[in-house]
Amino acid sequence: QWEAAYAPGHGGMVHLFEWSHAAIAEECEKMLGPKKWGAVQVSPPTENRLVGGQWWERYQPISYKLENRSGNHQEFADMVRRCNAVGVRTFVDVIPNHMCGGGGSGTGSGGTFFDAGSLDFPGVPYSRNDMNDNNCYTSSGNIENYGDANQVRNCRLVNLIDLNQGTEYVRGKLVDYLNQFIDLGAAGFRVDACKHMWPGDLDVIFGRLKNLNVRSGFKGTERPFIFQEVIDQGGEPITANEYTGFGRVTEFKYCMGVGSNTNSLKHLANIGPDWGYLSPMSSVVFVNNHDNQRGHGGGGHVVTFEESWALKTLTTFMMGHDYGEPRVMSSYYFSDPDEGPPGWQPNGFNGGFGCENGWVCEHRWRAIQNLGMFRGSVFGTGVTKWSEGWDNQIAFSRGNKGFMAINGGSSNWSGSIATSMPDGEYCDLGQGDPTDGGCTGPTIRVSGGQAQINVPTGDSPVSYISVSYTAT
Ligand code: AAO
Repeated sequence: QWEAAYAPGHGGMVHLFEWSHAAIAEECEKMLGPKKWGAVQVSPPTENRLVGGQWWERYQPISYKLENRSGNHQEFADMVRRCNAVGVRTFVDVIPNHMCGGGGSGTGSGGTFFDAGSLDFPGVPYSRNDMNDNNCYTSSGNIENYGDANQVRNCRLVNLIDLNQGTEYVRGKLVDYLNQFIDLGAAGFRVDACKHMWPGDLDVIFGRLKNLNVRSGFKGTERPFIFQEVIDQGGEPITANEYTGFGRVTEFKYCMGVGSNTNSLKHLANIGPDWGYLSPMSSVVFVNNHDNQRGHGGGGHVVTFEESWALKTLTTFMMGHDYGEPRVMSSYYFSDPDEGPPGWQPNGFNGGFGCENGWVCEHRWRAIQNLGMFRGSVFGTGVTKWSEGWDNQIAFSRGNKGFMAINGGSSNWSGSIATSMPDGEYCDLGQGDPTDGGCTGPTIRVSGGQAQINVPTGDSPVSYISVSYTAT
């Protein structure tokens, strides 16, 4: 439950926020698979309340039927199958904490009736007895004080109807909800709002999940990869550490940690437990996420696509460094933080990895697109030969498997840098792509423990090489 069952040579996950199942399947085949990304995190695929097209309406479950604006059951299944076929795993965003916001009734995105006033969800079915309202003692019924662990877990998060995971019936329904994805070939879960559930209940639920599906190509012994969303930036009684016994946890301190060091990259050398963060095996790390890039869920300065230069250097660092399991956010442009996704999917494969229709596609950016290849090929090594240039420049190796140099300065960074890579000539994956017998971009020569680098500024201020991608 702590290890992602990535295909050999693949690494890192991309959150394709609000992409349709059909678009993700194509992305796996044309981009994520060939570029050896480990997995895609998909937006919640289950039936949701239709509020008004906002991105967040998908965090309001109505039933566990797979039908909403990303697609239906068959399209979901087709996506997982096609992604697995090219070595890319699917991690599903699941919402076991709650159903939709209180009040009103209607039909969800899959046509299922619900009555949020009388707490009736016949599609599951859940009714009043399955909810936590009787265990909540705040006057509003909502969480009013994050300093009180009881109300954080038993009261409603922003009026979302709170399920009681302590009952056998609810546990059974949640296990079935998650297992349906394992049956379809998914390899893990991003579990929403875990701070708002009791750790003991989650331990039981995750413990009952099936092993990954043999019919989807897994060995039969692998556990689903679990990463739980717990926003712990200190100052509250509930801590991320309470959740590490049965899966990984999102390390939100990392967003602030890297975000406040864009102009002093050298400080990032020992980011991790030395900074009071979760252990490397317990954490999922990211530069920004779908909430904090738009002012939801947690504060502080986070670097997003709007600071594209800093995002490139920090994402390269995150994917290259050995602390935590990294996730890259892939976004769409917005002016209103509530705004849902563009009406058309990204496309953009006409002659390269462009991106169209209002999507950002950070994962396709020149600096970032080959980081899956790098990450996948340095698995099992630690950071070695850390070095620094004079102008916000850092370089390091991953044992004898890889080397990267990040130029956070204002001019080209060239010269001879110590590395633990073996002698050879390698494709600079930050500047171009490997081809059958060579590289489309510049190469980096290593000889006698020295790499000859020339890292530009501008569009792609990073260079990285791996023993798996040589120039000849
Ligand atoms: C929508 C409407 C609501 C309406 C509701 C029901 O916006 O007005 O009441 O429907 O009708 C998303 C949106 C919500 C949306 C919801 C459902 O963000 O706006 O509500 O879908 O449609 C807490 C949780 C965390 C959660 C985060 C948003 O702990 O789990 O709030 N994130 C997840 C998802 C998110 C989703 C949900 C959960 C719900 O990623 O997309 O919501 O499924 C503190 C606490 C945190 C708390 C934040 C925000 O953070 O520590 O636990 O997150 O506050 O309230 C400093 C502190 C930091 C603190 C921060 C902000 O930085 O260090 O700890 O300040 O105060």
